[in-house]
Amino acid sequence: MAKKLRVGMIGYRFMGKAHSNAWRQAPHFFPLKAEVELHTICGRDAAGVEAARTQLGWQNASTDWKAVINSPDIDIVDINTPNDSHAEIAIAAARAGKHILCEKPLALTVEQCKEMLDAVKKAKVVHMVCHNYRRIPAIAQAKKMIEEGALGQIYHYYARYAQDWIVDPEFPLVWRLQKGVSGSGTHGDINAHIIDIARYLVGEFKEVCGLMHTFIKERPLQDQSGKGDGLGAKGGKKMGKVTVDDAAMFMGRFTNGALANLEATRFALGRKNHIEVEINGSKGSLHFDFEDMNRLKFFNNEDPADRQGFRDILVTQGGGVHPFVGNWWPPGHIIGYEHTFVHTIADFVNACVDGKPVQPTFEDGLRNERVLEAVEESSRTKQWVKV
Ligand code: SOE
Repeated sequence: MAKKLRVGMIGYRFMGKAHSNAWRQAPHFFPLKAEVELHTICGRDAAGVEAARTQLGWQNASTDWKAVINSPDIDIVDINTPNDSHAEIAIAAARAGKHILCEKPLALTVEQCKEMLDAVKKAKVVHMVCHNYRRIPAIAQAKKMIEEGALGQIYHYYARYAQDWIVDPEFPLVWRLQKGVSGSGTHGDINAHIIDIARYLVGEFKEVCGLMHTFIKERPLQDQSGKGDGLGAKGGKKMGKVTVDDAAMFMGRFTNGALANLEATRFALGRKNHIEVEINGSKGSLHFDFEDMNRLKFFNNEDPADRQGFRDILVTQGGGVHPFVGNWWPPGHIIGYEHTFVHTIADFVNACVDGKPVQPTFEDGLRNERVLEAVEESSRTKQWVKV
């Protein structure tokens, strides 16, 4: 294997950790077409980034993202920073000729997404948005079954992404709760994921009708000493305004006639990272629950009437039977959250070597953002909005 791809990763907290693990694991488990070097990890806080470098196993640490993306020693830029910096970093990285992997949501607005897409197209670099849940074997298996016609004509897509980490009103105003930094709340953070799964499995959205709500309007400003990964911070005494949604729901229509019903919330006590998807078609249904992510439930209306019911597919069969899992363990030896990032990065590396597009591209990121903005407009105007 002649080629070596050297990675510069910007941002090192929760997603930086997930990506670092994936960069490290991918070459051990997947047939990559290039060697991968964890070259430089970059962040604003010198002590924090140095600690991350040691813990996560990078060769160099930097506090200067511009130097990293312009360095001739870097081939790939992996963006894991808060959402307000995605556009600036990605556009600069494209101009520097680097392949780009960017965390979701792609940017704060449709306008920014368009500029990012223009930049990567002009530079002819490979670009991908990290919607890792697409590469859960059970979700990829669902895609295969839908394409093979196992569900027939699709009638319904239902998805719920529910968390509970900000139910406490004392939870501070972290960056994910500030519109200027995050773009939106649950909407861009987690609805974006189930919109991506919808577009992957069912198709494009045609129109939407949304409802977004903020339950807690003010929160303590973040105590800087309690800086964490943003999901477990401490509050100080001063209060600040919450400028994003705590919950965002919408119904919609796909261009192929199927109906959509999506809900994202951070106010579902007991739900830590609950993702549920159900798709109903003319011939059958599929059901997925992330907390049981190695399984896919399938109801086949063509089964004999006396034994119909949701069948439980354990999606762990190698030898090309089920997607991705053959590269891990023997059948029945289940995998988890972190593996979804390994699958994403393995596909991304091979696309970089081949110079071919790999989905979800920045074009997908733009389409996703169009859905997000249409829902926001609908919630504001109390009207249906075309995507
Ligand atoms: C926080 O809500 C978060 O870390 C998201 O940003 C991720 O995309 C999601 O997968 C898990 O939760």
